[in-house]
Amino acid sequence: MTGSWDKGHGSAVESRLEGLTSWDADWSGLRVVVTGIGVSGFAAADTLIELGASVVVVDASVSERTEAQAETLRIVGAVDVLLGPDAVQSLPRVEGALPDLIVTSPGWRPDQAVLAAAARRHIPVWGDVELAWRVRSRRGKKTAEWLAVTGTNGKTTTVGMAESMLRAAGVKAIAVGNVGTPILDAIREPVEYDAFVVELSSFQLHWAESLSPLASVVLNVAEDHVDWHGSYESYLADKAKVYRNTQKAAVYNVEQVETERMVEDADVVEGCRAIGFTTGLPGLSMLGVVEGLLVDRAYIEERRDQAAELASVKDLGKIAPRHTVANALAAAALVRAYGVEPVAVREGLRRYLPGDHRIQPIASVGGIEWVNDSKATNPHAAAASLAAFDSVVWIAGGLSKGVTYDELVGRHASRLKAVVLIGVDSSELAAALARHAPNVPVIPVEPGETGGDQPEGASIMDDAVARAAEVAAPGDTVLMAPAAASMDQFTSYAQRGTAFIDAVRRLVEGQAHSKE
Ligand code: UMA
Repeated sequence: MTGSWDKGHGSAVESRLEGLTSWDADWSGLRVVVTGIGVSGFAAADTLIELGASVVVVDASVSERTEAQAETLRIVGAVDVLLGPDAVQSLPRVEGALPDLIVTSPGWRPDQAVLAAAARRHIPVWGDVELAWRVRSRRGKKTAEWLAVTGTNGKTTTVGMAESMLRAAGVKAIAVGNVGTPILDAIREPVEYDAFVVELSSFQLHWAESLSPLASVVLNVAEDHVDWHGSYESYLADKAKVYRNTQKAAVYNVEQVETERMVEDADVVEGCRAIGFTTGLPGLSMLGVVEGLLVDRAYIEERRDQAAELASVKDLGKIAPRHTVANALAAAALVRAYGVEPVAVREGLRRYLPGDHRIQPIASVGGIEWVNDSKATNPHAAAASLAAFDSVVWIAGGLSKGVTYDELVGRHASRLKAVVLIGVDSSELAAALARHAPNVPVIPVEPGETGGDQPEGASIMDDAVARAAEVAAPGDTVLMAPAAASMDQFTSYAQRGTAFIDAVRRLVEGQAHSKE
């Protein structure tokens, strides 16, 4: 089958796509297939329709949500919206011809049928972030600078801190991207932003080619999303793309040599500097910690023999674990590249409120602490929260994403009093526990039915919390830090965290009633 994608047409489209680098370029009639009608797919389709492209959207799911999104897109002018498993088996036609371009949602794996078919026919695939980069400039409107953040853990905290620092300096800034607000939505707002602090997942970076951020950082790397990327090496390669074409500061983690290597290997803009951050003493061109103070030896003239005070570790709140200090330094390194003064770094950190579901204390009853860290969706994140407590009843398990648990369990076995296993298939974690913590009791929670009028996942969490309460004693912490994604039993990590909080509250209320 040739469709209309013959060689001549292919190169004509290629040069047309090359020229599509601003909102005001000629997007009209460009035939685009958007894969996915979730948060980012909807924003991409809506944008492309506004630009005058001919858009077909496909999504495997038929639900109230996707039907409603589809209806909206049809009303605003989508050529077609195809829902259901059959819609994502092959490359759809757009107005009778093969598409010129695919714009994909980040969750779609490269080997998915539509994307694989596009690759076979050499049809370019962009992510929503690539599209956002290309339409970021618009006649008569200010173009916002991009500060790009990736890493296995700490991304959301870091973008939040950087946003807060910029705002404290009077800069009109917003945190966007993987954090939840599609960049395309921020670009299309009537607000004139000075800066976007962009959280980028490895999926989004995989489909992004031409970004050129003012400053960028890989916070840390550890095994995650191996199933999506095919291997840990491919995951790292996609993360490293954040540094490509960086203009002013490529920020790396001094304590993780992999990130420094990525900067060394990156093709950056001439004059771009490598800036390190460390929770230890900073060397030249680094931010670090000296006697409880966060300091800058990178952006000041006298950096050879002096350091500028940015803030105190105390500005980060009552509990400031090492990874929080690291995130604050990374955020400071990004905003200092933008020109933010030290006083606004401190003020931004003081004003910053951490989000829910991150080592979040829920209740303290009868000497037992209940802590929600649903955001710990991989072993690296779970390790950070396990390290904060001495005697833990650990609620863990879920969708493992192809990672291994041996190191995590091996390192923290001595803290574990018992493990309550959730998840449809947590056999990998169970096997690691059997190998490295054979004396720790493991209590499985049957997946069971979650239907009825209960919210999704609620009965699983009620069971998990009840099992944990049976084994916890005064002095213990019951920590829900699953080291796995949530989607096998919950709709998101946030919903899993909320289910845990609700279950703990029900338990506490039940205990109070039984005492009356
Ligand atoms: N779908 C298919 N076929 C597939 C995969 C998905 O049809 O093979 C459909 C689903 O039915 C759904 C849509 O595609 O309707 C979902 O697309 P998506 O999974 O890309 O999710 P979005 O709703 O577009 O949200 C995405 C990010 N999700 C993922 O990367 C999985 C959100 O990050 C992000 O906030 C949002 O874009 C805005 O940028 C979430 C996430 O879990 C929080 N990210 C991962 C992480 O942080 O670890 C990477």
